Amino acid sequence: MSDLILHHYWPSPFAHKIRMTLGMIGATWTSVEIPRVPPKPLLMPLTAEYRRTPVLQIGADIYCDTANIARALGESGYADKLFPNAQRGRVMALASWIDQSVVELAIRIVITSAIGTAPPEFIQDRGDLYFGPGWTPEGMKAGLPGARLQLEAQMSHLDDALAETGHMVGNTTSYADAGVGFLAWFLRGRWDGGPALLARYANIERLEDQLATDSEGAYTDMTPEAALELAKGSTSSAPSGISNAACDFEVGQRIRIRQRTQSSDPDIFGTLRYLDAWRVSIDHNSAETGDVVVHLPVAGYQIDAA
Ligand SMILES: N[C@@H](CCC(=O)N[C@@H](CS)C(=O)NCC(=O)O)C(=O)O
Repeated sequence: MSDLILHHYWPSPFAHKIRMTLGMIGATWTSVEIPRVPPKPLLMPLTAEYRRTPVLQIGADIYCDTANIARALGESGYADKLFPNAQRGRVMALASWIDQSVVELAIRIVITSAIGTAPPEFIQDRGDLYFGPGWTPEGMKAGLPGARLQLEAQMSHLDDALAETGHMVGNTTSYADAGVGFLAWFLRGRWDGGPALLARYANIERLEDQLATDSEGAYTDMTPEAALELAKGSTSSAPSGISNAACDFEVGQRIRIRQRTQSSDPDIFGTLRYLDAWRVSIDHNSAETGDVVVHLPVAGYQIDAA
């Protein structure tokens, strides 16, 4: 069994980014399958109510959000493969731009196109999560052509960026390439307009083919119950302290963490343990897990005193 335990479901695109990344860096991993929609009673005790997918568990350390998972994998000895040639800043900036400005549009298009065919409770859940309060199926459908225009503008930037070396950063594979790979995987597999759209971007398709050969790497399965037990039997050695001059928070105070954009995600509460420029970590305890440390990225999340 690998120490890297990924809580995910197979159709999840963000989880696919991490699975692809694990394949790319040659890491073996442990797979725990979670439900596609709440309730997630065997995940959320670990995460202090963070509900999104994927989540990486290493013992009693719980890493939420793919940006933070990439950092955790870097800290686990894979930094040279994720961020080759010391280009971590450029890789992370591009990966974040892809998630927020390109994948966001792809999600909009895929979900809107699935209205009427996907289960209504799934559409409702994802609409509330991604489209903000007051969204309607009619409004989403009316906005579809405009969303396509925006997506294609961003896809052409991506394709141009890949023209010179075939990679997003430098001339070798990095975590930023997995960002392109999962975008293509999602558009191709989940939207009937995806294959024709991708066929217009030869550089994106070339990278997609190359990454598909790496696939998701080697994994073994674990039950969610066993993952909870493992957390309970483990002790985190995550650091404690504040090294972020932009706030006057103190270790030990209670904080609330919520998504930067309006969404139906539950708020996350915990006792502040660690904060640096990128990461916020909270101490959390539940009957199912004992003491764990939940780590989130700072970018994309609003952190307030509770
Ligand atoms: N910023 C997050 C986004 C994750 C995300 O939105 N994941 C989707 C699945 S691909 C999700 O959580 N959907 C709702 C769910 O799984 O409950 C990340 O990078 O991990």
